[in-house]
Amino acid sequence: MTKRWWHDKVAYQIYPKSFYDSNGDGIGDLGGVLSKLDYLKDLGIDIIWLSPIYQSPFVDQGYDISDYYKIAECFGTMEEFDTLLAEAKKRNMYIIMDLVVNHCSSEHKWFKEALKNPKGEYRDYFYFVKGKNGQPPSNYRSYFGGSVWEPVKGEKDLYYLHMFSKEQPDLNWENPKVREQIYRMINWWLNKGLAGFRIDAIMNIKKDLEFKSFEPDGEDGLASCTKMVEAVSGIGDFLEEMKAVTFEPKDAFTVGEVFNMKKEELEDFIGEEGHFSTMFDFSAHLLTLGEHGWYDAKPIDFKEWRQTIISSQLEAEGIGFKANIIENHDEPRGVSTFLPDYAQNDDGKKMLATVSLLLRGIPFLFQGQEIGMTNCRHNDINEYDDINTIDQYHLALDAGLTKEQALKVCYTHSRDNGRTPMQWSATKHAGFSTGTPWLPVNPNYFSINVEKQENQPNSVLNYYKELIALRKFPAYKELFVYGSFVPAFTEYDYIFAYFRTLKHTDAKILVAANFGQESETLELVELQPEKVLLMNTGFEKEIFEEADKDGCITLHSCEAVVIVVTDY
Ligand code: TEU
Ligand code: CA
Repeated sequence: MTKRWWHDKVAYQIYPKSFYDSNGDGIGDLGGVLSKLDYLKDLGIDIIWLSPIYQSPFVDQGYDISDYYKIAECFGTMEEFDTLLAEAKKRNMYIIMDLVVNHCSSEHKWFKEALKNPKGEYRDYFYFVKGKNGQPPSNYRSYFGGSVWEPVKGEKDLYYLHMFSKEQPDLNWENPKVREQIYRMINWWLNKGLAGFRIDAIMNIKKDLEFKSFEPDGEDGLASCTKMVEAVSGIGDFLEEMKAVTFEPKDAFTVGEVFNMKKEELEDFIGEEGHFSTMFDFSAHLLTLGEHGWYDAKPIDFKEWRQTIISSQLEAEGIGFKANIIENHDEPRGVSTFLPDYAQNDDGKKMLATVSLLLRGIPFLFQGQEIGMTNCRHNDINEYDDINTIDQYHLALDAGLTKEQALKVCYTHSRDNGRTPMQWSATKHAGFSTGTPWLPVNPNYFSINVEKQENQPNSVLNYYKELIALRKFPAYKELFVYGSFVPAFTEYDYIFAYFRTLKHTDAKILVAANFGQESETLELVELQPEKVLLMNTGFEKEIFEEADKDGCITLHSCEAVVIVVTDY
């Protein structure tokens, strides 16, 4: 595998609105990010992904961009952004931004022009399509509920396409002028010194222009628009063109938000010559999707979860790297989702971190993950902001759930779980802002916050620091980055374990964790324990002595260990 500059990096996603507010207006901003760079450096972060900071009406929290060349006023100025780039560079850190080009905002001048002038060139920047038999062109359901087709006011039987909200019209990638505009914009940012992009909702850019309807899959008589995304082919041409004229010449790092990819296309996407440097591994998160929505999702089953990660890891072996996450701004908190009730504690959080961060691939942390932030409960739907949550809440009510049940569904699945303000300290509003935060802070900030954990040697935060440092430790770095992933002890019901091994060396590292409630004893058959590198409960010495004595290790509930072993 050809080595690339980003292979050994650890990334961190910032959701700027909720990260740190530097001027007391209740909204996190660039000044806030700037003042926390040293915090991130100290944590061991190399690459920072900023969720959208462009000018936007914020219908979908900035994923609806009205000017790709401007910073939203609430986040600060272009000068501050340039300072951020420079300050990151000084610290050997890289900034990447969100690239949201499947759609723009309905407030973007392109769309406003398109509406105003049916004969003008901007009509062709979007999908304006005639209806069929007095109906919209197809029966696709948008990601946020309802039809993807919005009638154009004042024009009979004409619709425009929006895969997300109606305020996010889809850009017409078939139009070479649109692509040119997009590439120009990408290069403008790269020329500033940006290291790359996280590429939003990218699978949606390719449309089947026949817009054939599918068998309805819900009470609303509509069919999920992902059916079209899955059926259509040819997206690779767009992605290759974009790469050739933007990312490649700049050696930029790209991470795709890829859903609904055809399995056999993995190499095209993240192989050495792939469309992207890497793409997120969402396989575990897909397990939390219900057939019709959040309301009919089932809780995580440990064995299924373990098998999903194992399969996903093995599939990438010899092809490329996936970007490993436990959460992001679209997901509930990882600890609330993937840990059973009895593991909802610091040991459990550290255990989840251990098995996740040492997987083969590029780790991406999401803000607050490093202190073990959890989901946030609300007693009224009005306390939520997210457009997706509000849709899913009503979907749940329509399906017959009570108000209490529907709120519980939001508690376990809402995208706002990841968007509550970062918990910096035990002072008012978690030290996030001196004003009123745009979204209420999770009341558990008294016990879960950065300041407290910085002062506690055995905190989740300090454990994350150790874990990241271990991944980068010179003696093991090569193995953690380029070593293979080999699943282990899968015959146990509650053990998640794997080896990382590097060809042509004797080096082998065992990562093992007990997600069960009872202790488990694992036999290190034909393996000599050399050293315990890390353990979440502080019993390194004991476990080494045990392994050295009888070749067994006993892991208590929620215990995780990282051990160097050699073959006999
Ligand atoms: O998400 C793309 C996407 O497909 C989401 O609808 C995802 O399936 C959902 O959030 C899971 O609950 C991206 C962004 O990450 C998201 O925040 C935006 O809302 C969306 O694109 C539109 O830009
Ligand atoms: Ca602010």
